Amino acid sequence: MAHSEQPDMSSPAHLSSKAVERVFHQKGFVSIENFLSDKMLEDMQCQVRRFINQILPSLPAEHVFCETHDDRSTLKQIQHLEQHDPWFGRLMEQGPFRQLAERLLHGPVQARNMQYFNKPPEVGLATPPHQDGYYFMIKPCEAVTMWLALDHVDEENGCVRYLPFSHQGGLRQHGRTTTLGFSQGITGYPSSEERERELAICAKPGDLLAHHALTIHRAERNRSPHRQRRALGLIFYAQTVDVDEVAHRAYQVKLKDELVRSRRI
Ligand SMILES: O=C(O)CCC(=O)C(=O)O
Repeated sequence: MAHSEQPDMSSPAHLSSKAVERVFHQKGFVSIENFLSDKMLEDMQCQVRRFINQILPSLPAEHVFCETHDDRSTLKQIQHLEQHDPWFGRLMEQGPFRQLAERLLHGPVQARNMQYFNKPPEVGLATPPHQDGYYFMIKPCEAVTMWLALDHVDEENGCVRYLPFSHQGGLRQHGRTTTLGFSQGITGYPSSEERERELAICAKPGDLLAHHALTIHRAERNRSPHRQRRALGLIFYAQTVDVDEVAHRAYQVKLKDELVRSRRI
C-alpha cells in the first residue's frame, strides 16, 4: 500500500485566516473547503483503510460500533483512533487540526478523541440532535469538534445540520436515545422554527467543519442505496478547562455495561 509513514504536518493556508475564526465565534461553526491537500487526503484515506483492515480487529468492544452487532459491513463508529495507532496519534498531537483548534480556542488545547464515523448506505441511522458539551462534562464549556469529510456528503447521505448561533444559548436538556454512539439527544428538538433555521452543510472529501461544543447539530439517516458517508471527528478541549473525569468515566462504564448486556457491542 502506497502511503506515508508519517502524517504530513504542513499547515493549510486557511489556518492563518481571520475569517475562519470570526465565523466560528459568530455562528458557532465554520466550514473550510479543501482543508487537506489532495496528497494529504489520499494519505488519510489509505491510513483509514489500513486502520480498519489491520487495527480494528484488536480493538476493545466499547470502541467499535456497528449498526448490526458484529457485522463489520455496518461499521458506524470507532473511538480513539489516536490511542490505537501511532500515525493517528501523531496527526492528532502535531497536525494541522491541533493548530486550528488553538486558533479557535485562543490558546493551548488538549487533544481528547479522534473518531471515525460512517453512515453505511441504507442502514446508517440518524445522529440525534445534541451539543457535544453535554457529553464532555467540562467547565467552562470551551471545546471544539472538527469533522473531516472523507466522502461527498449531502442531504441524501446524511450531512451534518447545524443550528446557527445556538452556541450562545447554554446547554439544553438531553435525554437517553437508543442510538449507538450517541446515547444522549436534546429533548423536544427541533421546533418547527428551529428546523427552518437549521443549515444542512454539504461537503466533499478533504473539507472540514468545525463547531463549538455548545452548537446544536444533528444528521439524518443515509437514504442512499450505495453511497457511504465517512468522516473523521477530532475533539479538542481548551487546556484550562476542568474535566469531571470521575463522572465521565462512571458514565462510560455504565454505558458499556448496558450495551454489552443488550448485545449491541
Ligand atoms: O457524523 C455525525 O453524524 C455526527 C458527528 C457529530 O455529532 C460530532 O462530530 O459531534
